[in-house]
Amino acid sequence: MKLAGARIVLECLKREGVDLIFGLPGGAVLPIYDALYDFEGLRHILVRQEAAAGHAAEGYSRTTGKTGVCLVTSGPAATNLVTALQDALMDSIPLVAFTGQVPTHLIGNDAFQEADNVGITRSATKHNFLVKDGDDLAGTIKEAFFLARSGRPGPVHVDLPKDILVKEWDFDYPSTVHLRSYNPTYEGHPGQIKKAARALVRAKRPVLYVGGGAISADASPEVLELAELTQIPLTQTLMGLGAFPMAHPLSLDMLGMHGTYYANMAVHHSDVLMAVGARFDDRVTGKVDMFAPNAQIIHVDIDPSSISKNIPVAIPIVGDCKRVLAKLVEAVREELKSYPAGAVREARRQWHEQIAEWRRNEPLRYEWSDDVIKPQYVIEQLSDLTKGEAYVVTGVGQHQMWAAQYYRFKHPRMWCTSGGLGTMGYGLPTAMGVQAGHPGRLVVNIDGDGSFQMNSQELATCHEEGLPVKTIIINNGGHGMVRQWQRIIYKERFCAIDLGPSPDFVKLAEAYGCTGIRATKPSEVRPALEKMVATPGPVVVDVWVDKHENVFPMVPAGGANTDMILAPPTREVRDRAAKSQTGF
Ligand SMILES: Cc1ncc(C[n+]2csc(CCOP(=O)(O)OP(=O)(O)O)c2C)c(N)n1
Repeated sequence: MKLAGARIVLECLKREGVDLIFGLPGGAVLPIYDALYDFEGLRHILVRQEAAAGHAAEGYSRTTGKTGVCLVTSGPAATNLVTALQDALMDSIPLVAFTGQVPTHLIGNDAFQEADNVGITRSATKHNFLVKDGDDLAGTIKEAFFLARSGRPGPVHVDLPKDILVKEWDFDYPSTVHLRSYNPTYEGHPGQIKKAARALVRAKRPVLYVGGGAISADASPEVLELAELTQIPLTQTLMGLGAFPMAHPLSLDMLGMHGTYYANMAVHHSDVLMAVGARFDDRVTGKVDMFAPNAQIIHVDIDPSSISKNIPVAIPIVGDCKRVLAKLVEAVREELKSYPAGAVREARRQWHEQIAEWRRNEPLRYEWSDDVIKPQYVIEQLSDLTKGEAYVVTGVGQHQMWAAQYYRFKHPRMWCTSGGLGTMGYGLPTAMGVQAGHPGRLVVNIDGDGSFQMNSQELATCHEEGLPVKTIIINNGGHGMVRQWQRIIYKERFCAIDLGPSPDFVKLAEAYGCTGIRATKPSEVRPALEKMVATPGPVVVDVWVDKHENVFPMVPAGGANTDMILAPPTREVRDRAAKSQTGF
């Protein structure tokens, strides 16, 4: 069958099961938009800036488990998209991103809206393609989807010159992909799994450290089974939040730079530490030679290049987290046969008591105020109101860390945050993508006043496309996280952090046809959040919070996790925080 290249692109999407794409048109991709005009079964969401198309595809992908797709034109549109591609690369989110390119005969000619797209996205993608021959078009798209979601997932970029889209080509969608040098390992080595099982059962102070890879692999049920079977306490990375229910007695909450005291202490004193789909990021390890100094380390990961990259690993297991953990649970059951019933729980008693003491002595805490809104209180109230059942997305900064600390996550794939790249402006467009994938569900974007302003134009998309995203701006009048670093590390030499009182976020929301709500006193927080949930359509809640608040604990960059700076303790706050630790 002969079809125009533009039509072939859409037919390929259909065969990949894609029913939603995010994009913004322009000259080089107009043939695709023309084909889209009467193409059935594919919804296109028109964003206001191309990075938003990429982030929306990320949110859609992370929460649905499908591959996100975006489509933008050449030159400036492609360069606008790069941040989202790098973001998806660092957080292992499967995307296929299409960009337009000038016609093949003009490539390298400084043509209008030409950029070296594949040169620019090479290091920001898992793989990229420039389609120079229309006969390769369908096969390339097939490979792009295969690469995006297989092995360690990631973004794949396909650059489409305009003449390839206009001319007609034979269309035959391949059913399989063979790439000689690309063969991800899914099954873990049985001998290594056995070794790991033995080490976990025999350990005296074991800890499980679970990251975003466990979520990508849908391994939460296996993680829970392993933790309960072995009675091993479990901590989650920023990207791993939701992989394990935080209300579970074995949960140590998040570890790392702004992790809990008890998670960091447990990891530091562990004798066996098993990482599952986590990559020993510098925000987790702190000073590497002081990280878990006495632990035998087991690492389960689909990506062999992550093993022993930062921390030497004693028992590496390369494979899909879900499959490896299922086998590991079997191996642990086998190992436990030689122990009397209840022996594991008994053997862990001392370790659990030690952790409980750390938790009692240093819970997450903040000083309450009757006059000024504490940002942590806003997140606690949201968590309580939504019972951990909302999709939560964030910007980057202090508010992101408070969301990670104080929202009590219950389920996987309900939390989106820019973990690896730390991209301000990620919140609103990502939430838009989540909402598009989950009509009728509550999607909350917890944003900073700085981060929100990097992509606030997407309120227009939310309004026009019927995406009722609820945004809560933790408004501290500036770049709070930078202020915190300048306060603690740069001796209060505050520079370039104040954003002033403008804009009026309530009026801004209204200008876009959305609802704006403001809270300036603690007593107004809960009613504002309740109104937000009850109001149809997109809503922005502007919450004026204490600008002097810091995120604690904090491991200063380059320090060891045992060098945590802790929140100032008070008895009253200690009691209150202990209550919040026990769930709702
Ligand atoms: C695109 C981008 N530019 C700069 C930074 C550096 N940065 C990290 S946090 C931060 C301040 C964030 O301010 P805001 O969004 O208001 O959040 P807050 O820390 O106040 O909660 C900045 C500038 C970044 N992460 N991303």
